[in-house]
Formats: sequence, structure tokens, C-alpha cells
Amino acid sequence: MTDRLTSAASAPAVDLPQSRYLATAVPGPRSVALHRERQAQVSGGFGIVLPVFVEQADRGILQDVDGNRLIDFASGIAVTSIGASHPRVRERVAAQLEKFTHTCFMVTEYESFTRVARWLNEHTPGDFEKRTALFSTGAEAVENAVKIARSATGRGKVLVFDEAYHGRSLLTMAMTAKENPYRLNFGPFPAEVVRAVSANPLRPVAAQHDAGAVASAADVATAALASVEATLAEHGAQNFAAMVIEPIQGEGGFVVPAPGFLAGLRDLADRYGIVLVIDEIQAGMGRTGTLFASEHEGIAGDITLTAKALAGGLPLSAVTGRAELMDAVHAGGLGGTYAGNPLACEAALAVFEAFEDGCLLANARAIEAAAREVLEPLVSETDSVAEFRGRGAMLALEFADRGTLAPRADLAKEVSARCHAQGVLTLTCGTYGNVIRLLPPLVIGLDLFADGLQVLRQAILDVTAEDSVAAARSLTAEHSAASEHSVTAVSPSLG
Ligand code: PLZ
Repeated sequence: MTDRLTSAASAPAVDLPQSRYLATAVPGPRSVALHRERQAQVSGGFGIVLPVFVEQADRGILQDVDGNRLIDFASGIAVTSIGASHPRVRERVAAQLEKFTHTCFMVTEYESFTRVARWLNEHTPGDFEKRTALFSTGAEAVENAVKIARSATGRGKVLVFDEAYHGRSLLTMAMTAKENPYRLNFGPFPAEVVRAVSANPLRPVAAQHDAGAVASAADVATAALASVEATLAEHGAQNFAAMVIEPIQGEGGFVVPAPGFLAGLRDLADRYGIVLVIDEIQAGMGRTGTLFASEHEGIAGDITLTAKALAGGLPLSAVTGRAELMDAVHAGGLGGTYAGNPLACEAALAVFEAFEDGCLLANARAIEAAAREVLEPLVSETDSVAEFRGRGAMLALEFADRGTLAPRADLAKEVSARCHAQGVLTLTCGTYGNVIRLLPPLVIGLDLFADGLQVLRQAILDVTAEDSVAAARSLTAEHSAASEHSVTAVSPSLG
């Protein structure tokens, strides 16, 4: 085996104190100066959540160039699940660096590519013979899944869902639901992408229910499935190569589909000979407390996609699927210069080792329990936290007015800004931008996590209380304006 590690590489990893610390305002002066230079050099097309420049990262802490230690509730959007400086990743990548950085797997081979493929074939859901193809980004994995499904079925259409996110390349952008910022001004898009309803329990599009009655989760799933089947019929089910779905919709708002929906899609796919592609790019690799999120629903895709946390921060993605589908593609039809880069493959092998003893999955579940205890009561304590949801270390709070469910992106934004100012890096998401999501690294210490949760909870209590006061004030103002108006309106007749 090629596992020998150099002693230099075994030197202690970055070892940051696991506590929040603010040396300056956030962002501090050095970050502000570096951000100014960035704006002068980098395309304005890139957005930024928090304009802070990171110097070192370790487990739950990001240390910035001003000496601030921020609590990481983002993991680089679910990438650094085992931390951004895990010793195994550092050791394996450093050892590989001593040998070679690249050969191109389509030119000459290296064993780590095959070993990553083998692990994925053995661990992704589905008790059938599998093959894997490695690429670099999540979008590339999605694109290649579509290529493989088309090649295997001889069909063209792709079914995707409301609130879906699959990437920023031309095809995956067409598959993504949200217009701004992902699709805006970037069309025309590839044809043959058809969108069906999803089964969002809080905002059921398809559920038929009596006015005022809340649809049960089972109703939401049943109604959504009937609508999906109608969409398939409308476009000709026999024309669909693939249906692609995230087991928990990530960018769309951490939407956990109503129970039974994914199993229903599995049935539809079987009935119509459509390849079911489960996009586990954000939810997979331990994030939800199981290795793959589809395990919670007891289903297996014909193809499962992984990326993000797969290689601990190095760019690597994978398409893993039924051997007969994966081998249906003509030799030379799949590839890419950087596909399955050897440094990234070594990092993935380190990630697999880190998952071996089950502790990381237990951590994900402990993270959920801790967050639920602190955050779920906010649903009843405030008028505008509509839902606490998610699984494992993939959790979210949706802000919306009680009763009407009118989305409150303004509250999510303000709460996030206050967390950032206090050194807690939160992210927002959702079709309406009204969701705060928690994606802490699975290696975050529970004390540090608890500190971040308290900051978040207090920010929510403060912002929602201020909002209620402002709402009451404007109601009073409206009321007095209305009564003034009625006085002037009636005064002529009085006079
Ligand atoms: N599929 C389910 O979540 C990436 C996007 C961040 P890439 N999500 C984060 C942004 O604003 O660009 C993602 C995902 C799911 C596919 C992708 C795409 O993965 O590695 O970003 O291409």
C-alpha cells in the first residue's frame, strides 16, 4: 500500500483555541484593506457572505487576519465537515505532494482513484453492483449523471424540482430553480429540463386541503407525487432519462421533503424506466447523521452524487451508480483533465478513515440535539420563526410571519448580520432568502457550538422583539392616521 506518511507531515496540525474571540470589529481593519484590494482585482460577479479574510482554520474556529476567532457555522458551505485542517487530510495530501501532483487519470493511472471509487461503491445506498466516475466539482458530477442517464436510456429529458439547486454551469443552472442570483441574465438555457413540484411541508404547492386546514405530511407527499406524475404524463414519461433530486434541498432552504415523497419518486422512476439521481452533494458524507441523507428515507438512487465534504476541502466529486448504467457510456465519453486529482483522492481516503469509527456521525446527531434544544422553542417564543428543521448538522430556521407565512428575508438578514458582528459565521438560504442555515463542521466542540447557538438565539429574540415593537408602532400610527382621516372626512358634515 502507498500509505507511508512522512514525519514532517505528521507535525502537529493547526491548533487554534476553540473559543470565540473578538480583537477588532468584524470585519477588522486588515480585512477591510484586503477586501478593497479584492474589489479592485476580482470580478464583481462573485458575492460575499462576510468580507473577512481567514488566516487559519481549525475545527470550529476560523481565525482572521485581524486576530478575531469566529465560530464556523458554514464549513465553507458543507465542505469542511471534518474540519479545514484535519491531521489525516494534511498527512495524506502532504505525502502525495512528495510523489506527484497530477498525471491525468485518462493518460496514466494511480491507485487512489480506484480506492475512492471502491469506497463509494461499497458505501453509497443501494445493494447492487456499482461503478464510480470521479470529477472535480459538484456541477460536473450533476452534468455527468445526466450524460450517463441519457447514454444508458437513449432518452433526453431531465426532471428537476421546485427549490432545487444543482450548480452554476449552463445545464445545472437550467436545473436550478432560483432565478436571482443563479440564472439572472445567463440564458438561454439548454432545453429538455422540466420542473415538477417538490413536497415542502411548510409551503405545500400541490396539497389540496380545505381552506384553513393544515395539510398533513402524508397529504403533502401524496399530492406532490400526483402532480409529479401529471408533469411526467404531460411531457411523456417515456422521454425522461433522469429525475434528479436532493434528499434535503440545500440552497433552496434546507427543505426536508414530506416523508414518503422520495420513496414515491423511487416508485415513479421504476415504473417509467427513469434513472433516479440523488444529489447528495450538500447533504451527503455524514452531514445529516448518516453517511447519506437518502438513508433516512430508506431509498437508493440508481445514481448517487457526492462532492463538497467528500475530500475535506480539496476539489473532488463523484458519480456512483448501477454498473450497467455507468458502463453504458462509450470508452472515452467521460473524463476531464483534473477529474479525480491525486491530491484530492488522498484527501478523500483520509475523510473515509475519519468516518470509520462512527464518532463523526454521532457528533452530527449530538449537534442536532443541542441545536434543537436551544432553537426550536423560538417557533413558539416569537411571531416570526416559522420552522426549525433539518437533520443532523444540516439545520435551519425559516423566518416568516405567523399565520400568513409571508417570508421575512429582512429578519434573516438582520439576525445574520448581528451574528457576524459577534463572531458567529451564519449563512442564509432559501427561495425567498428567509432561512438561516447551520452547517457547523462535525468536529466542532459542543461548548463552542453552544456559545454560537446562544449568540444566534439572542440575536433572534432581539430582532424579532424589535420587529414586533415596530409593527405595533406602525399599527398604532396607521390607526391614528385612519382616525384622523375619519375625523377630517366626517368633519364637513359635522360642520
Ligand atoms: N448540488 C445539492 O448544494 C453546491 C453552492 C454555492 P459545486 N451548493 C453550494 C454557490 O452559491 O455557488 C451544490 C449543491 C447541490 C450541486 C452543487 C454544485 O456544486 O461544487 O458548487 O459545483
